[in-house]
Amino acid sequence: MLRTLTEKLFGGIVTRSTINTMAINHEVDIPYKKATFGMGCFWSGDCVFGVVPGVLRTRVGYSGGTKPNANYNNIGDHTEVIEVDFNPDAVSYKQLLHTFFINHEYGLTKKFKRQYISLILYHDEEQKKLAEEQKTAEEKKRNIQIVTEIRPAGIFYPAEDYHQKFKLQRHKYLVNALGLRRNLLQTSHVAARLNGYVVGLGGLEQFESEVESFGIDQGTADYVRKLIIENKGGSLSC
Ligand code: MHO
Repeated sequence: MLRTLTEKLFGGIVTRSTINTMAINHEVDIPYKKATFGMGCFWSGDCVFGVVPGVLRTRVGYSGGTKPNANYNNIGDHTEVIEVDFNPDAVSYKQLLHTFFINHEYGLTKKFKRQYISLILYHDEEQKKLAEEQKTAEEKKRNIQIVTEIRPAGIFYPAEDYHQKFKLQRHKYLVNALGLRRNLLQTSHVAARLNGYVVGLGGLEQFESEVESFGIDQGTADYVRKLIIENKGGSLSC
């Protein structure tokens, strides 16, 4: 009797849906650098950075302050931030800064409570220099005063699972299709990208250019395509 490819590979004990989940490109092994930004509620910033080409992974958390073991209910003097792992050969820190400065829902020109301030936490002296330069350039270009704080990155407390890929997690269909278990919420490449696409960011053209690399099935891709179209130009509010 002829066996299917699936059976041949896995002795018939692995179902097709398991195969699909296994093929999903959660992990990318590409050299990366980190960038950390606070720009209001971190749910939206997670989406914004997740779809920037060259961004490999994102996670949200609390940083910038001194309170030990911060969490959502005890954030202390920390700020909600997005930590971005990016491939510096595919996207420059300068481009990430541009994304940061043009995507504030609030807080760019007016001080907010510390939880939501505009904040750049730099990881090296080069990032510090670029951040300061770009802040000044944006102020000049837009004739506004920007209140973004630029400080060295320190300890980062990852936020609760519920906050990671928040917009993506609203779609149980996708959570199941991706096999998005707890350990993947902060590390999955595909989850970071889809978290942006589901709110209409990135656009269809960009999605088509990389969907094959995600390892998702046709139904899952169609589900995301529909959301990209429906949510195009929608507001990024949390
Ligand atoms: N407007 C949201 C903010 C959540 S956020 C992660 C809420 O009130 O739940 O700070």
